[in-house]
Amino acid sequence: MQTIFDTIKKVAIKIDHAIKTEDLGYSDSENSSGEDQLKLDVKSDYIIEEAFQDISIVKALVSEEKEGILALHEEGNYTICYDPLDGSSLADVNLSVGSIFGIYEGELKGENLVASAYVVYGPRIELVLAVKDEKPQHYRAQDGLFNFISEITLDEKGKLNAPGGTQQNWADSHKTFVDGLFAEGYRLRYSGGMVPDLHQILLKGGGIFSYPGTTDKPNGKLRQLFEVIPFAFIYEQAGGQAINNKGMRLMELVPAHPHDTSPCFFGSNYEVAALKTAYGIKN
Ligand code: AHM
Ligand code: MG
Repeated sequence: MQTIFDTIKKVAIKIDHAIKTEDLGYSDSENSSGEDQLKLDVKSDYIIEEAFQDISIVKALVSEEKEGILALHEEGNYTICYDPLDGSSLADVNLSVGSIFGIYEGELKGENLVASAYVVYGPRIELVLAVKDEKPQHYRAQDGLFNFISEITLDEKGKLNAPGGTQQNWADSHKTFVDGLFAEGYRLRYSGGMVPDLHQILLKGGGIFSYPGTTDKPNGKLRQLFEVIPFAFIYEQAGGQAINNKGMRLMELVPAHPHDTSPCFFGSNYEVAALKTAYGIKN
């Protein structure tokens, strides 16, 4: 696993360099979800593929920017599912973006995720790594090296509310939930990049990030393998919770297709309990 984490550190530095120096425009291709790919999406995907291709413990790669599964080493134990540059459409307005990695052993489903990582490209490059039975570890890059900062633990209750999706298309129960938190004094923190938004909640002690099913997207927008399950693991390891709209742990998701999405809620315990009440979910 250390080899995989070391490779993620190397690609993070390269992707950060690409963000800072390369063309921010669109390529002439689409990804599997039918979204136009930016040149930076394609470049970041290539940087990651190139970095992992000679690592024999990696069986395959599955990318948000690729249609199928890229087989690498038959004898490898791990499949890495990644979103090379999440929130990439925010790069041209100079907001933070990120990379997300889920490392799976065996069939691609939540229960088989053995480690997660994400990188935030902001004013600094930051990295969070998580393995089973340990608190997530927070690192910050300086002169090309990642220095350990601290373990991450969520408080029982936070102050931040990050509600995703188009409000016009929210269910009434969701609107009631979001409004209820604001009525309790929660503050809106939503940049449109799940990596910096979820990172902020983790580091500021707690709150909730939601991306619900909506009338236009009943299964939400965020992809299970590359986005939802890796962050669910990190939130649970930090002492929080990550569930779908039925109250199921996101770690129990079994995607039928690599690009399947899921409604998702990540938060500290108080806000997830409030969500369950608003959605009529029994514990
Ligand atoms: P992307 O993978 O195409 O960049 O999309 C994922 C991003 C997330 O980072 C973010 O939470 C979400 O899309 C924002 O969507 P919306 O603009 O609908 O709020
Ligand atoms: Mg994404």
